[in-house]
Amino acid sequence: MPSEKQATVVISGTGLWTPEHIITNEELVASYNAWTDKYNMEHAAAIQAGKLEPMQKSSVEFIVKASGIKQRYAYIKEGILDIERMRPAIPERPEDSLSDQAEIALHAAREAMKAANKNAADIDAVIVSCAYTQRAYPAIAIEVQNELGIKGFGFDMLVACSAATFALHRGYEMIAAGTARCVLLINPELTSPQVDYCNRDSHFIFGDVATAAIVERSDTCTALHSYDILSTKAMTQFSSNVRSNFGYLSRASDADPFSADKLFHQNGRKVYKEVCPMAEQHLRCHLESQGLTVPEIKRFWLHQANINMNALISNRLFGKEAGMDLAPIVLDRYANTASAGSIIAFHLYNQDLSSGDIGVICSFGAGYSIGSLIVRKR
Ligand code: CO8
Repeated sequence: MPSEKQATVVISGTGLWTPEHIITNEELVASYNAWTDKYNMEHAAAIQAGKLEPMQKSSVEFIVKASGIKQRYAYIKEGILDIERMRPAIPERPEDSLSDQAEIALHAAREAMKAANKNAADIDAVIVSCAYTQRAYPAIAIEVQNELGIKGFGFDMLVACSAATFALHRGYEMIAAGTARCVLLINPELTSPQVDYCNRDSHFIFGDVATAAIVERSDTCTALHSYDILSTKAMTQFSSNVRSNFGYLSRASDADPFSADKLFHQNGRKVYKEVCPMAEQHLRCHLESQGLTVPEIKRFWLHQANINMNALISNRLFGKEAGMDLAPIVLDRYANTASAGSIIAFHLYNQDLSSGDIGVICSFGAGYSIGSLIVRKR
């Protein structure tokens, strides 16, 4: 690649699709508590006989204090707050219709393409990367590729909380290797169907969203705001502390495909204790490997699972609480959006940086998985 030697790999555009429906903590807690009353009444005899534990009430104060979440967005709100249902009512679409996830992916993809001044002919690959895809095949990415009229190839990948950063890594490598000129990466995080709205430990945690990014060579980039990717780093360490057992084997094992263990569940306290030091260490090692120190970083776009996790990581890294300028928070509005959180933060809070400013995008969570990118404003 003679003249290509000078070229770097850049993030040249991002997109964000936010659902129109909001569920506040107040609404969610009112519905959950009404459901517990109903449950406890229906199971009064067993509870009285000591055979069942009564369901405890949830509280808005607990949710805000323990997580920092004040509201979440829902793709379809209908059904979630209905105590006879406690899950979204998303009608099945015919096979010749656009799928739900492809639809929300397209909203974010089109915005990212516009920001990067790219059309379908410029793009060689589409990666859809998120915590769940609504079907195994055909890939959602190929459906999106078809809708947009992109040639080349597409594929889906799942890495839970780190799906977005790990996909950016793959895009970076494709461009660096010359196997693609421009890659569209999309994170349609449709989390609400996997939330156990009957579990007070986790009913408040997640929200729906879709994010997208364009990665290309610097010598094709015409975007107003773009970032050189200076370095990427990933690590995984197996843990069952965040888990969903939903999957195609339920049919063969005769297990209930919708029992509580088939939905998102976690040991939140353990995750908090184990992942925070791992994330801090990962970030320090990544910066050190590039000869950088924490004070040289203008902004950290961190994973958005829990405000106390981000505060702890910030305190350990900076020796103080980070304000919105150093490590912006979006989880108060968006809740935990699985892999999309750090990309929402990047999308909303990157344009004010100056040329030469260095920032870090970092995800951490289920797997366990941690993914980071060191980027520099062009
Ligand atoms: N209201 C009132 N009380 C409650 C509630 C509630 N809603 N929930 C729990 N409590 C009670 C508990 O029962 C407990 O009572 P007791 O002391 O009597 O046992 C007490 O409050 C304290 O509970 P915890 O110790 O659990 O509270 P924490 O302060 O630890 O907060 C959190 C709980 C918020 C879950 C916190 O531990 C946390 O956020 N941990 C980190 C979690 C994390 O980052 N997980 C990774 C998420 S996975 C991900 O990001 C992507 C996964 C894939 C996507 C999935 C899509 C569906």
